Amino acid sequence: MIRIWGRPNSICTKRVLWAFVEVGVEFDLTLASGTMGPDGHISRGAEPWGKVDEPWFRAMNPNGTIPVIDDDGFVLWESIAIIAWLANRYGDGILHDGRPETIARAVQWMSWTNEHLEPPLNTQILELHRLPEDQRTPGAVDEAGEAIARSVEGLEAQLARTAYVAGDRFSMGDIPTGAAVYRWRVFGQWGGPMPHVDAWLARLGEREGFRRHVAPPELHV
Ligand SMILES: N[C@@H](CCC(=O)N[C@@H](CS)C(=O)NCC(=O)O)C(=O)O
Repeated sequence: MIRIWGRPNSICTKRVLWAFVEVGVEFDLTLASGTMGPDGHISRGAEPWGKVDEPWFRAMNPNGTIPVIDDDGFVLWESIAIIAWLANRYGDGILHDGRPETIARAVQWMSWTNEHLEPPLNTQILELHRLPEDQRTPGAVDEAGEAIARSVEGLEAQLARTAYVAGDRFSMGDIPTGAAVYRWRVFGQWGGPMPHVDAWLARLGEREGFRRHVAPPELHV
């Protein structure tokens, strides 16, 4: 069985857990984190799940980040790479249709999520939910909110043209993007009406992997 190290409330881990469900592959999750543990964020004095700084973990992933997988000796980190591995090794048409255009477009939106959406979204989740009040930065939530709203306008325009980010079929590109946008809509700062984005989120909400690993509120804050 594929081993994965991560935590279910990490946005990067939950993408991979969702992808596992899509391709129907079982996994064995080991909890690991330097910043969060069973009682929350370390800024509140909580003990982290740990492991990420231990030499054996750093030998797998020198960055000390989660998620990491070990698929029968093939070790991989970076959630987008892991999703691409699951899609190409096990997906058989489930996570993309094999057309170079679909794959490139899906990678485009996955990279966009990491580059443009995750940094300000991480700020909002920390500032609104995880940090104790006396450690919050005034104005940070609004500043991050402006950056997110500007970026998501581009996604709204894409979804006015196609039902999913890489075309009219669900693909791996919808996984990181959908998990992040859902987190923003539900736990970030409300960004105003976005009908195509919200209709797409409703479609994603019908998928088993989303329901299990993304929808539950306790997996976000
Ligand atoms: N670009 C990387 C980001 C990896 C990353 O920063 N993961 C976060 C969780 S989303 C992490 O390791 N946080 C610190 C921790 O929990 O120890 C990916 O997509 O996998």
